Amino acid sequence: AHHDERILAAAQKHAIVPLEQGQLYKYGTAGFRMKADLLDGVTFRVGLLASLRSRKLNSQTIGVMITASHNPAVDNGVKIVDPMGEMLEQDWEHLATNLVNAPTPEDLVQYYNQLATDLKIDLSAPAKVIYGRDTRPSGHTLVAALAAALEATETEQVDYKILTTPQLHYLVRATNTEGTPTSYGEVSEVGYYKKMADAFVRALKGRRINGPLIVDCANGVGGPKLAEFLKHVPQDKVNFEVKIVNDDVLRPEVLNLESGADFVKTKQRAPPKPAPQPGVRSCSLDGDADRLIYYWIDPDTGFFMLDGDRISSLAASFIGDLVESAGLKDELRIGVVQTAYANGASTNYIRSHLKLPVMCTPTGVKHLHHVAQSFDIGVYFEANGHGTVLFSPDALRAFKTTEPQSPAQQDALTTLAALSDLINQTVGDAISDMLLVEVILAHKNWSLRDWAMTYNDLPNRLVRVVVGNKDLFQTTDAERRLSHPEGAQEQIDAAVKKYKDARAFARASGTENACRVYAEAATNSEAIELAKQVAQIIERFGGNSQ
Ligand code: G16
Repeated sequence: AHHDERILAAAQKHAIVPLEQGQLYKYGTAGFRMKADLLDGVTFRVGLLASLRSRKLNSQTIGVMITASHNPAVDNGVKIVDPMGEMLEQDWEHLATNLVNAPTPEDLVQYYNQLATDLKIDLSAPAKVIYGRDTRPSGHTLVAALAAALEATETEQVDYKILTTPQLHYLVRATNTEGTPTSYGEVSEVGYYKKMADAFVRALKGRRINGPLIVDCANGVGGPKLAEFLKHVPQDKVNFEVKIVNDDVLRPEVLNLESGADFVKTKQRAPPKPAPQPGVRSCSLDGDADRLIYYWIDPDTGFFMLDGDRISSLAASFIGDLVESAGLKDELRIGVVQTAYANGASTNYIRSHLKLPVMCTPTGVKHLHHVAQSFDIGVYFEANGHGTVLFSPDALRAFKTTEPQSPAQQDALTTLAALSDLINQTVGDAISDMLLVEVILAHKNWSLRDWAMTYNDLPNRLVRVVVGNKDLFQTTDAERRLSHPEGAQEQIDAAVKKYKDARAFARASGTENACRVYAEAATNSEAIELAKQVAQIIERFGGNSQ
């Protein structure tokens, strides 16, 4: 059929490396993610699938991002972005898995053609794929493998070189909506900066930002991109004083090293370098700039962290108030989406104090995103700082067409419209989320301490447990309970029962070869103890980790 010879020839140059013990490659929570030296053939095959997906979806542009986010520098990963900037539709994940695991180049070509037949894909239709990569050195050769697949399948391609993950998502949506009434913005990296800088100024409306902000960029792509963004912020209109730290992208070995959002969230402390400055508002991005965590060192009480749950409740409360002032309370449904990792105190606060519905989904932004779309305004954040706020077409229309009866109402409507441009609608975006937080704090004239006072987190611990076979661990009830291995959940339940206000769960990671255990309890020492006990249960049930 159509591209057989070309695919065959190229596939031989980008061979798939068989995994140990016959294990299979799997399209997981964040696509394929592993040691970079295993990924050449994988990336080539992902390119084939991306071209099929473009042809299947009427030649719309598909995105491919090469990143391993918060994972070590030697890792890399590859994931597909759907036309509206969303994660690859779930039904296609197993197609990606099958295609990547085709044993030989001949099997690969056969499966590629079979997919085209089964899914009624016209292989002669135009196809377009755009892509970007984070700062990992391995990204360069992986892009070559991707490009080879796109050439072999006669797919139009644009290499956007180094980008944050959310920038690539933006570009995919901007490309597919260009010249339409729902145009998402100019189709360029600069277009992304311009759109956000403009919305930032509009959302602030002359309000003053309270003091400097230190941004730890995990020595990843967020550093140079944030610096670039700041050039587009008009200094005469906005007093945004940012100090970028950990922005060394030239030494790959320091990527995510003792820095970044994942470090801060899991270790519950500030990056040791540069030495933290007591009292100064600080935040950390992760390696591909889609997660965000705020914190400060209190001169009296020490480190205090404001994670995804805090950002979520801050955004929900602010937007909820604006919707009320805009006179749209009865018209627009606001909801919050969390995962099992959400601190129980945050769920309580959103339900009882903000009086908003809270839904719980499994880990992975795609799950939260999907549920958030069922609201007019859907606020979703994972506790790890990955999330955003989605506005439905009805909400956007209401912000633009409601006739204000008072200056206050008008103010609320224009702020809401500005926020809908400021907040990345395609996926969680650390830079965009950071600007959102800065806007809200400026409107409320709040310090991080004021923000922290909204509720008290339950003490909690997150630990990583390496086991022989993480796939033994299967969950139900949005990952809050283990269905397998048999008997494990009963032991966790028994452990939890021993503590006050306690909760714990264990699940297999979708991005690493490990299980994660989360525990919360009334006191810090109890949370630590409970996490340890559950980790031991997981070790016992998890097979030999050697
Ligand atoms: C990815 C996903 C997130 C998820 C995280 C950890 O983030 O996009 O939704 O929370 O992995 O997942 P797991 O606990 O299954 O390993 P990132 O920032 O690593 O791309």
